[in-house]
Amino acid sequence: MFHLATEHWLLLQAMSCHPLCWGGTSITSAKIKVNGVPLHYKQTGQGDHAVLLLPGMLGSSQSDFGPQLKSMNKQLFTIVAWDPRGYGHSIPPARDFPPDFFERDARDAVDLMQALKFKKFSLLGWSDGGITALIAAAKHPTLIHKLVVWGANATVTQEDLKLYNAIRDVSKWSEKIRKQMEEMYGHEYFAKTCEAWVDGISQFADKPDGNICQHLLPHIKCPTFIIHGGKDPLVPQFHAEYLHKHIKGSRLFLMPEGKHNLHLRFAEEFNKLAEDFLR
Ligand code: TYC
Repeated sequence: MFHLATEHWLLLQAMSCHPLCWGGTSITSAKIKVNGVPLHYKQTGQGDHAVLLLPGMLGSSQSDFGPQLKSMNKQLFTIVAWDPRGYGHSIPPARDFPPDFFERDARDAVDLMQALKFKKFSLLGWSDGGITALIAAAKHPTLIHKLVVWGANATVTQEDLKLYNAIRDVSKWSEKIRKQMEEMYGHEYFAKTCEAWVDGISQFADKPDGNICQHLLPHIKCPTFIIHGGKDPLVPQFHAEYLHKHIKGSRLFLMPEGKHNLHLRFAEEFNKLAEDFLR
């Protein structure tokens, strides 16, 4: 069990079953104020290697990283999964998407890990969380040990714009995901935030080359592992290939049967890939 300093606001010791169910270590939930916002995170493991898991759009530690919090090696890693401001249990504030929202998330993520007293840490970022992780690694080369991203993109193309608009209306989402989101957020917040996200990410299409963080990729100095699902219907594969080409020394792995949620659908394979790369 990690020690909670006084500034930590412990919400609950999230032990839904006996600690042994979690491989001998519990998953705790807490909030800590970072950049004026009480950020919620889950934490587990007692390894020397600290890792931050970064969820995707509208995602949270709870919705996006169950199998990683449960099954990643807790002797090797100390695992933190965060809810970015406006997502999950980091509400208020309500989520908004100013032009620098990815930079803001990157700053919050790094400042959270520093507030938790981790000197150096690795980043595992999915989709929007992958974009955030790329920016954080580029801007803080001395703090980031290793980087794993999947379902991520450094640009927004015309093809992406079409895909974004196809999910703007949440009634078109799969029943299962919609239900999960509505349980977390309620229908109105979910629907409104999804629309705001589409508008927010679409802003990048107006920039030269649809740039989100292309210009930062050459600044990434840490070992970087890019994973992509061969059947990802949301993020076209050329995005992963672009990242691989522009991040020096990076490794690219294609999971042929993987879709966008490959770390959930193929959790065991994903966890092993990530752990082998990190260790
Ligand atoms: N980037 C989103 C995420 O963070 C996923 C997404 C990608 C949604 C492309 C729609 O057209 C889309 N999970």
